[in-house]
Amino acid sequence: MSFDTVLLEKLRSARHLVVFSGAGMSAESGIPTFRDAQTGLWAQYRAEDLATPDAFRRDPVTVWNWYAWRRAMMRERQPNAGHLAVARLERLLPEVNVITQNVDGLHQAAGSGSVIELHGNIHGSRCFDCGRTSGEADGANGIDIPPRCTYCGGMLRPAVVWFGEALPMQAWQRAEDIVTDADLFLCVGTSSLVEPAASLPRLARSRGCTVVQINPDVTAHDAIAQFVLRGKAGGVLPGLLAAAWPDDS
Ligand code: BV8
Ligand code: ZN
Repeated sequence: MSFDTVLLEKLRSARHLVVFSGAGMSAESGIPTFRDAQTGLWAQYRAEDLATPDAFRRDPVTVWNWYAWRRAMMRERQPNAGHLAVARLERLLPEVNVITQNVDGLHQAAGSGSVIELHGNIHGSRCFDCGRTSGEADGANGIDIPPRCTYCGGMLRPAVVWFGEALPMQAWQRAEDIVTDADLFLCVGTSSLVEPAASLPRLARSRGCTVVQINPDVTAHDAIAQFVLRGKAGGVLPGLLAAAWPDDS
């Protein structure tokens, strides 16, 4: 893939780069995207139907088991070349922030130091009733499904943001502040369908920031990007860095 020389110069001279990632960032690590059809045990469910407080109230065992299955699967997955390229950018530029919709923790595993998790992290749990966080993601006694809160006996739930739930206020505020200051915004592996996260590329563009879309498919936000790189994160991102910094191995 060849890259526009204007884009390469913008990347090399970026003062404050934001990498905004979605499920497609982790696809090459073997983690199905949110819009991918579910498989096996979960083929009969749509992710959006399970990732809600109502689903948990209605059927806590099924929802907890879905997350336990995803958590175990994600524990086996490694960051891919795209995650590693994003982490390398921190070494090459004065300020880089990652804002992710993903809950898999792979940006941190790749070495990215500043990662805002807009939708939480699947590897943590908190009490559905009193909200206290529980260190034991898979439950203290391994008998109760879902495990119980050691403080109030309420059901534990995964420490992610479900549909219909507000994003963590601090994370959201910090994300908006960062995007407002950025001069380059890489939008990687997101269909840009989930709000309010999908408003960040629009905010970046409205602030005069250069927006780059990296996705093998068309997305809802291609039109607001000055550059659309049609390809996978694991190929495009390392390629972009190699083209911008050919002497940096
Ligand atoms: C909120 C954690 C308000 C859980 C997630 C009706 C009722 C209720 C709410 C709403 C409604 N209508 C709209 C809403 C708002 C709703 C929403 O946006 N719904 C959508 C479906 C229309 N949003 C919310 O509910 C949010 N909260 O609005 O609160 C509020 C305010 C105050 C008080 C109370 C409430 C909360 C949304 C958070 C939901 N939680 N995750 C979990 O993981 O189980 S979101 C979930 O979708 C994932 O985090 C995922 O990351 C995210 C976004 O999707 P994408 O990342 O874009 O993934 P997707 O599969 O869609 O696309 C993948 C892309 O990758 C594709 O473009 C593909 O082409 C590309 N790709 C594939 N392979 C590669 C690749 N790209 C690069 N390389 C590759 N190799
Ligand atoms: Zn509790």
